[in-house]
Amino acid sequence: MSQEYTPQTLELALQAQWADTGRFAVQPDTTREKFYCLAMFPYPSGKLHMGHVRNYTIADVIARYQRMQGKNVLQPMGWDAFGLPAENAAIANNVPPAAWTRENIAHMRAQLQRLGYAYDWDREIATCDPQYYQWEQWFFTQLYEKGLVYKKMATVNWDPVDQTVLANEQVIDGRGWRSGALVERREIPQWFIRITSYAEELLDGLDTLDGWPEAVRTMQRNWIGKSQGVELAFGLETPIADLDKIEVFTTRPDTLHGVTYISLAAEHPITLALAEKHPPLEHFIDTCKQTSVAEADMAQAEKLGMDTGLRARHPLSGEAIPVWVANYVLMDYGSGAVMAVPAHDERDWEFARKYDLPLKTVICDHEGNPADTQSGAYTEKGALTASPGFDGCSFEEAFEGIAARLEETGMGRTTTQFRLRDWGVSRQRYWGTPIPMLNLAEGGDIPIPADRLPSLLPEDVAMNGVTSPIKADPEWRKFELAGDACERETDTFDTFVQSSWYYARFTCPNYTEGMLDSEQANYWLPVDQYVGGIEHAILHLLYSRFFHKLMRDAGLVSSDEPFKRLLTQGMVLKDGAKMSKSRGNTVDPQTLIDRYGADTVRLFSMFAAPPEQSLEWSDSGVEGANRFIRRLWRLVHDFDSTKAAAPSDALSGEQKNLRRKIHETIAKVE
Ligand code: ANZ
Repeated sequence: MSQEYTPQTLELALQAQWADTGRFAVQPDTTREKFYCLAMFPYPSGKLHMGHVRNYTIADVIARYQRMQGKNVLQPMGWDAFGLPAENAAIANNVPPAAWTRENIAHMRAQLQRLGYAYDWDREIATCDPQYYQWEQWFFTQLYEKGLVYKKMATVNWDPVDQTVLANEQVIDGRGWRSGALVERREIPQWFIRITSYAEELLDGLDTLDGWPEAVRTMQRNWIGKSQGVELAFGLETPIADLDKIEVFTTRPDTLHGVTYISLAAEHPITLALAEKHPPLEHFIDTCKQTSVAEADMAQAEKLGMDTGLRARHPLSGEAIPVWVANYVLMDYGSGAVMAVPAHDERDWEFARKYDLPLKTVICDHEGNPADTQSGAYTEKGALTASPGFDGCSFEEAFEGIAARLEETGMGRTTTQFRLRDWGVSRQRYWGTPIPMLNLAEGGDIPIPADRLPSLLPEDVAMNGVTSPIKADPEWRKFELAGDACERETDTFDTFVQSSWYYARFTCPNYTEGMLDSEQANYWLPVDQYVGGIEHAILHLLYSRFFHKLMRDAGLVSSDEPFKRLLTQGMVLKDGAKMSKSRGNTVDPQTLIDRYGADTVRLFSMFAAPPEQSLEWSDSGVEGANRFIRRLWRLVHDFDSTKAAAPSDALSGEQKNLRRKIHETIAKVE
């Protein structure tokens, strides 16, 4: 042991030894308890940032601890390698996305190795490798056969100048990031996976995940958004085309007597039918199309509407109710139409105020008086008023009574709605997994046969910043099936598709016979400890849970849930703000590694804050961690050089007691 603490030589020598001896390579061993520890794999953006370092250090500490407990520990690492940034970088630097991505991977892999994480590098996966995405393509075709995927028209952001579809993050203040043109909404055919078929199971499964933070389970519950309500119809005085009624979904049937108008979505079939003969309405629909499709944007946009002149019949009172078109009604929730109760719903209230529509108060306040709704909607539940036959009823009584009344007359029924929508997986970008479908000349589409997969993404391409290279290449599209010409789909998968099953592929990354080797997968799965950022609390974790159930139902895995325990680490802050490139307050981990060695960086990131809490960056904290390691080194070194002179049987009684205490303490450490 040298007297000096020299992390650069010491760490490199040990890391080389780990690599040479395959120190952290593991295989299933049924005689030992397994532990699968996984940190969310990174997007290969270029180099590691402190957030990565923290994430991976936390997971590594858990993995090493479990290993010391004698368990068979799997800790793999890979790359979430597809996605938009590679395309942007490619345009900026004039290099193909594949080359840029692979260079970044090489650099970041070296950084992770320099940090000394105990990974089984034999299992490394990059999602842009055909050996990986071919199985994703295969699985999608299986889902197609089962009726779990389908194609439908769906709205995208359309840049009218560049003539291209934009991702949500490419729309800045309603304009295309490149052209600056006002973005329009446009309907194009896209592929969807039926996650809604699993909504109930995805919701119920949350109850079993007691190793997850409660906050994450709550976010998932809200996202799935199960609503108990009533579906009811308002008959039209004069049918439009062949449509003679408007269906609405409401969670507040108790407010039925407070309805003063009906709002239709801009894309509602009745709206569209009316617009054909009514140019101003057509114009209004166009205006609605100019807001981005992101739900958050729609919620914030100014309420806009137009009276259609139609009148619908109230199912209980028979009153004539005006029908409007409103930009706050979503076509793909419920039935795309709302029974508006401005006295008791905020959006309706705002809308009614703007267009001078009447309010009808039908709910009492806590004192039992009709609620004051002049200065805003009264959204609480309470006893009913001004509701013939139901006055004085509670919410529950009114819900049941009104639902029963509607059911008798065939005008409605109780139903459950989920906020969750089917997962649109089509992206019009190049750098992704090609969707393994064929468009037939006579219309319709079929999957690429399994023996013709993978549908390879060409890598040596030039990016012009507008059109996807595979959309621009007629040769790539060509495909021949049993002598018939057809065309490959040129859209690619959402990158969430790749990250939804990588954890499973890590159990058998080199398996060539199928998507998963069930024996290996079932030995390692579920992941015992997953570690990652709270920003993935909803989509990534929900899609992964969904994929796990799909893989289970395909007989590939036997468990119900992919991640037994979840740790969401806190952010790395500097001067109270999130450390990020856009804020320009980043600290480059590499500089610190070069200066102090990896152990100092690792020690600091574990020591400065509990894993779940945010970590405030501090230069002096890093120095402190380094001083601590040096002191420890010195202590051991001094002991090491004197121990020959003092063998353990020469310990005094007191020293022996101390030694016993130390070992007792070690045994208690968790
Ligand atoms: C009348 C009403 C009165 C409503 C009231 C609420 C309060 P959750 O709980 O999220 O499921 N709604 C229904 N379909 C819609 C659509 N396509 N776009 C926008 N809003 C829609 O929301 C259910 C409520 O959202 C429904 O209940 C409906 O408004 C509205 F005092 O009906 B409610």
